[in-house]
Amino acid sequence: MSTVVLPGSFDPFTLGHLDLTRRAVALGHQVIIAVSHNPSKKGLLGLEARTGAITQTLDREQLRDSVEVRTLPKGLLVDFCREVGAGAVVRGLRSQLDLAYEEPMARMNQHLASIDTVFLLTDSSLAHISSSLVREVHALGGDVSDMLPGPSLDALRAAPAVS
Ligand code: COD
Repeated sequence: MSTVVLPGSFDPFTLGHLDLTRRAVALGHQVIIAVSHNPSKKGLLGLEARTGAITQTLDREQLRDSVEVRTLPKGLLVDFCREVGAGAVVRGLRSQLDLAYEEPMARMNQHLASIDTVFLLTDSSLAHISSSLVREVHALGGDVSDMLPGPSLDALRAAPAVS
């Protein structure tokens, strides 16, 4: 069994992220979900709220044997991969837009440390779900309860409203 890192902001962790996690586990991997501050993204939930919601979700889904949640330290993702003994990064692809965003990062990680990226095509029924759209729909009063695991929904509802 090989260890892989599934990095992201997970702001919030959605059913799409959960599906990606399950599928990485189904491929036989030990998965480390690495939760980052992503300074280039305007976030909503704090790091603790995000990691807490993911941990509770994994508990409920009985995935804790195969999946660990860690905070991604500031610095290079490849350094974290080396530190935890992971040979690859897992990312999801919802569309060609995702590929355009992911390709340079994957090539850079391969260049820096020979760390490959495994891309999994997302389930088409979940491909429209993104954390940023979930935040926007929620902020505008829409119902996002069928896009999130329960603990993420609780965290979102507990977050201060964004004006
Ligand atoms: N279904 C399935 N998968 C999905 C869905 C969905 N509906 N929505 C999102 N995903 C996938 C995404 O494609 C992604 O693969 C993963 O879930 C996480 O998504 P996000 O949006 O939370 O992740 P990002 O893009 O915010 O993550 C950013 C990183 C943490 C990867 C990035 O900041 C990073 O690599 N930081 C380290 C710095 C570094 O090393 N930089 C230099 C080298 S590139």
